[in-house]
Order: sequence, then C-alpha cells, then structure tokens
Amino acid sequence: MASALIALGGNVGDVRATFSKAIANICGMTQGALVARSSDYATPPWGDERQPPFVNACIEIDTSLDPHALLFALHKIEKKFGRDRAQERHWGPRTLDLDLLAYDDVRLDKPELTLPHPRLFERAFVLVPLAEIAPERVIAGRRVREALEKLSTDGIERLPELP
Ligand code: PH2
Ligand code: MG
Ligand code: MG
Repeated sequence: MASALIALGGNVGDVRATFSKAIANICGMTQGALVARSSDYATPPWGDERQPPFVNACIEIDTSLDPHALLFALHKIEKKFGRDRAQERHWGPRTLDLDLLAYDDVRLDKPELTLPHPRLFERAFVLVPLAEIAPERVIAGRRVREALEKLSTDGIERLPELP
C-alpha cells in the first residue's frame, strides 16, 4: 500500500456535495482507504481572478494502485462529475479538479505526471488543507507546515462542517 495525497478543487455547481461523492468514488475506484480528510475551505481564485471563489480540500488515501493508474482513476472521476477538459480555459472555472500531490516519496518527471506536484508549494489553497491533515509530512525535502508559513493565507476561510 502507498500513501497518496490528493487535492480537491472546484468552483462550479454544489462543489461541497461533489467533493463528498468524489471522495467515495476515489476510495471505491482506487481500492483505497481514506486515511484523512481536511475541512473544506473557501479560497480566492488563483491564477485567473475573473471567476468565483473556489472550494478546496485535501485527502490522504492508502492505495494499491500505482501512480499512473491512480491518475487515470482521478481523471475518470473528474469527468464523471462534469469536468470537460476540452471546454475549459487554463486556470479557469471547473466542477472538480483532482490533483495528485504526492505518492509516498516517489519522484517522477513525465509529461503526464510530475511527482510531487510541481506547484504545490506556491499555493496556499493546497497547503492550508494539506497542513490540516499532514502538517509534519516532508515532501521534496520540505515540511508542509513550514512551507505554509512562507505563504499568505489572506482570504482563505475554513467552512463549517456540513450537517
Ligand atoms: N484551481 C485552478 C485555478 N485557480 N484557485 C483556487 N483558489 N483553487 C483552485 O483549486 C484553483 C484555483 C485550476 O485548477
Ligand atoms: Mg488538475
Ligand atoms: Mg489544480
């Protein structure tokens, strides 16, 4: 079994409901066990400000799939929840984005998959939820909690748990 960290994001539709269903699908399709799930966070749009705020969260799963098979499963789940890569603009609005952040200590540099995720440490909307579930995890030589201290978390708000 490997430990995989996955970031969830979206800003179209009922994103929090999508997250709940997507997480169930991730566990089902990856023969994975949910180890941890962060709270949901409302986050200001990054990269392209002309769009509604996002909801972001992170999960950790234990999975027996290899990184490529896991990525393939994540893409399938994005599609199932309305993601259409052909229609969207770079960094634009989307129903569901599932990013594989890290997979054990695997390092990969392929066109289709870079591990750990290359932009992980630039993004407070990823590190805030990640620090909630894995503050001491060291990724690419950096501790999540310390990496977060270097970023501004302005505008990021933890959302109350859903009933
Ligand atoms: N995802 C993007 C572009 N911008 N901004 C926030 N706050 N959260 C995201 O998940 C996000 C984004 C494209 O994947
Ligand atoms: Mg993505
Ligand atoms: Mg993304």
